[in-house]
Amino acid sequence: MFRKSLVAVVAATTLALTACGGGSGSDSGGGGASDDTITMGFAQVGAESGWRTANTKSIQESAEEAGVDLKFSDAQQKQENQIKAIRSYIQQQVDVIAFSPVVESGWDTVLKEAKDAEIPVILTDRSVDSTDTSLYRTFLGSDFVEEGKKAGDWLVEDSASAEGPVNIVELQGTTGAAPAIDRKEGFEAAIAADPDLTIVESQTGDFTRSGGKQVMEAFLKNTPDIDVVYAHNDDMGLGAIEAIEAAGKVPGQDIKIITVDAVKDGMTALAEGKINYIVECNPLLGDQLMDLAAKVVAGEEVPARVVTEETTFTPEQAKEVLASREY
Ligand code: GYE
Repeated sequence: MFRKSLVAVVAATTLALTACGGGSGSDSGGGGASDDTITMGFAQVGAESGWRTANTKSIQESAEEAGVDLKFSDAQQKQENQIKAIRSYIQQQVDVIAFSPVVESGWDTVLKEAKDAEIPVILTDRSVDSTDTSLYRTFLGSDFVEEGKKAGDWLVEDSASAEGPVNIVELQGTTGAAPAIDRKEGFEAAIAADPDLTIVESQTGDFTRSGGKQVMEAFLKNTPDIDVVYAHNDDMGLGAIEAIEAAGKVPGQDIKIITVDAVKDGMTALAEGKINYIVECNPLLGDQLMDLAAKVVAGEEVPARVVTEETTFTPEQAKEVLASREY
């Protein structure tokens, strides 16, 4: 904020100096914005899923409500695009940068650039694997390992009375993404409780419906006895349903399906019995993000980690909440 008011004073004093202040940076103080307006640069992953659409909407609406000047970019699931967006936010001298890293690794250089420019960074939704935690101020999002565990625990219980092996195929999220790594880890840890439960195939469907469908088609061709699909998100599970139906099988009955997210389309399929169980992952992070941003910009302390609260849904529970589901 101090920096911004400085830019405004410089702008009012001499044109030449404003130019030195760094071209696009001058717009953060422009447009009649008052000194205490926070400018946030947000580098989103993409628009790969229903979850992401709800998350983007939440961030945009909360920014508007909080009076935050939001600069938003969509990286189309490519890390290089996110890095470019972050660099442009640094150049524009925004007050705070928030982003949901598409993959976990490879962020140290650009995060150091932000730190050197004294622009605080907030991680939302997905985390990074940097060992230097001074590169960001806080991480707001779900516990993905816990989500995977909940999915696995349900299956262990559901299979308790089943005789013989249970063949599971896994549709992984984007390779290298925190939710893909962690949801796999949590699920594997939980199903280790029952030696009859085996993951027979596991591949990425990139968190998209088309990816889930394509990978499931290949699984159905290669593997004769699939009992369970574990999909790292609803969209891939919905794609798998299309592939299962096209193969003449009944999703939810011939092949059980477990997914993560609980977006409206997923919950509808759950209520119809095509999906058997969904672990919730809450995309409505906007309000919490704007609160954290205000604190960070004001120089206040924030917790290093803010975990989102989440539940799970059976078909009966989905039927009860479907009508009031926001996303
Ligand atoms: O589960 C998936 C989305 O990072 C938690 O990304 C998010 C995941 C979400 O594409 O649907």
